[in-house]
Amino acid sequence: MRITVIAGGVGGARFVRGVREWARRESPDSTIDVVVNTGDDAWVAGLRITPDLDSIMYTLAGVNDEQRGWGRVGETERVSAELREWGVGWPWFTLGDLDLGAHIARTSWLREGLPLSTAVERLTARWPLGVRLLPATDAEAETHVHVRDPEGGDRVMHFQEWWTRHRAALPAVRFEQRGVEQAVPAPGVLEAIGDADVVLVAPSNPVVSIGTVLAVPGIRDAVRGTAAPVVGVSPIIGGAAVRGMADACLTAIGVRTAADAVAGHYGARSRGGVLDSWLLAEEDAALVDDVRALGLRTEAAPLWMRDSDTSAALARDAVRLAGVID
Ligand code: GDP
Ligand code: FO1
Ligand code: CA
Repeated sequence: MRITVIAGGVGGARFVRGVREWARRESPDSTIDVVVNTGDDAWVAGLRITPDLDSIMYTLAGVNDEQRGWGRVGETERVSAELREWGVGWPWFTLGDLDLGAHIARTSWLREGLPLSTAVERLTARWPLGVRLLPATDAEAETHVHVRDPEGGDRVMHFQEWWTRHRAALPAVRFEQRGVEQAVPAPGVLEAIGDADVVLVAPSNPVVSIGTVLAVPGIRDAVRGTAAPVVGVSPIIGGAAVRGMADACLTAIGVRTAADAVAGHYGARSRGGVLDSWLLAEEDAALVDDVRALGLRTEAAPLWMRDSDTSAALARDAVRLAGVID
């Protein structure tokens, strides 16, 4: 079976790890392509940083810092301390020494004129990840956040500053993907979606992880047009985002932080949206009828990804809801 996942960073990485585990156990001849958000990407200290691609790569390679939720396990920060002394980069954005290895390698390939997708191929070839990572686009289309600053007027800043420096505490009024109009899907993305047997929308941030992928010209239409069933997994459990700033993002675009509201935001393909089905958390089972009323097939399942087993079980529930396994 050809499985294609659309994902962001940490939540996406956990989910993809579950899909890989389920496939290893119950569908070993399956292939898994992951279309990953590149809206978080940034130039820092002259290096190209790609947080969501790296979160998934490090997690699937087993070298991620599970506690911190990003970067490498066993990381040191000697170079980052020096950069702060030189006043280079963002003092509130730590680039670990091991992490810098990847950023320097990626940037050197980009400077040779190679596209991001080639850099991703080369970086991920180092480990047997068992999945293929595809950046949503090779173009730079960085997410910027328009915020209302209590002290001063409105300001615009890179998503990473809003999140890592201000922890999303400045009220976001709008998200903007700089240059996304000129972006095109990276090589392999449209085929991965069009030729899939099942497309899974990871329980990633619906706005700055999934929304930013769907906003790359051509990708939303590819999801709407694929013959594969499209299943989304709720990132909201019991009316709350499990972690991170999804609630702040949803509020900014006028969507309630609720599993049915997010399903409505994505919409049923039969009504102009991108999903056929929506996997709800057991804690939100009361919303099943509301989600069905949106034109979506749905069911409630355990949605907490605590370890390999629970993540694999979640992946199985999603693939089963798609109707491609019984
Ligand atoms: P980021 O790019 O690093 O912010 O990560 P993602 O956008 O891929 O995922 C962030 C989202 O993952 C958050 O909104 C969380 O609600 C969701 N998430 C994290 N862990 C879990 C989990 O165990 N279960 C579910 N259903 N969602 C989760
Ligand atoms: N997140 C932080 O909260 N603080 C940091 O200093 C930080 C540095 C960093 C460096 C490289 C990288 O790939 C990711 C990094 N992150 C950091 C995580 C990053 O903000 C992710 O974009 C979030 O997980 C949301 O996607
Ligand atoms: Ca992200």
